[in-house]
Amino acid sequence: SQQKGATIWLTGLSASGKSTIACALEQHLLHLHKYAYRLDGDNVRFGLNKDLGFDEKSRNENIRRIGEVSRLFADSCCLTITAFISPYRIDREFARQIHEKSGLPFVEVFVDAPLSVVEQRDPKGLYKKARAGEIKDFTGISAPYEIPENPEIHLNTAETNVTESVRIITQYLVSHGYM
Ligand code: GGZ
Repeated sequence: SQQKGATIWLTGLSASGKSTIACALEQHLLHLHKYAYRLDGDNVRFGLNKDLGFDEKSRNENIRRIGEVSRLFADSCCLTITAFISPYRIDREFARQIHEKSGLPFVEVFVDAPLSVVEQRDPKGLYKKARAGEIKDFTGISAPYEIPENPEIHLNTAETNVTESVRIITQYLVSHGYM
């Protein structure tokens, strides 16, 4: 098709719903016969970035590489969906800048849920471990999450279900001529 590329950058706490929304969005776009691909911890942190941990410098480098890779995918006309906590504003801004320099749209999506909610969800028991001091530098507990100041889209996942979230993002992409 004559599709242009773009990066849809999901950011938010662990268990906020980033991966769930990213999967559903990717499926939805593929069903619409769009070229879409999802980058997340499963295909990046165990491969390209398996040398990186969760201290601040490692997260900076994790996000720097993901920003560069997503830019390459977007440049290949892919609707690229990234699902990483990406807690530091400066790292997200770097990713945005390299897209904009290449003339590629960057859509920052704040996947927002209060800490009390994600801690209650705790699907992998990581918050419990972090509270007990068994995991250090855990985002929201013992490491920062800098909330987006001007995201293109702000989803409150305590109130908005996955289907609705996918609809909101798709509507944004359509109305801006990105698909
Ligand atoms: C945050 C951690 C940590 C620490 C392991 N802090 O919910 P999950 O399990 O499946 O997703 C989280 C994932 C975060 O990796 P990212 O690459 O998205 O992080 S960042 O963008 O900040 O570089 C969580 C798990 O890894 N995990 N240790 N200390 N999340």
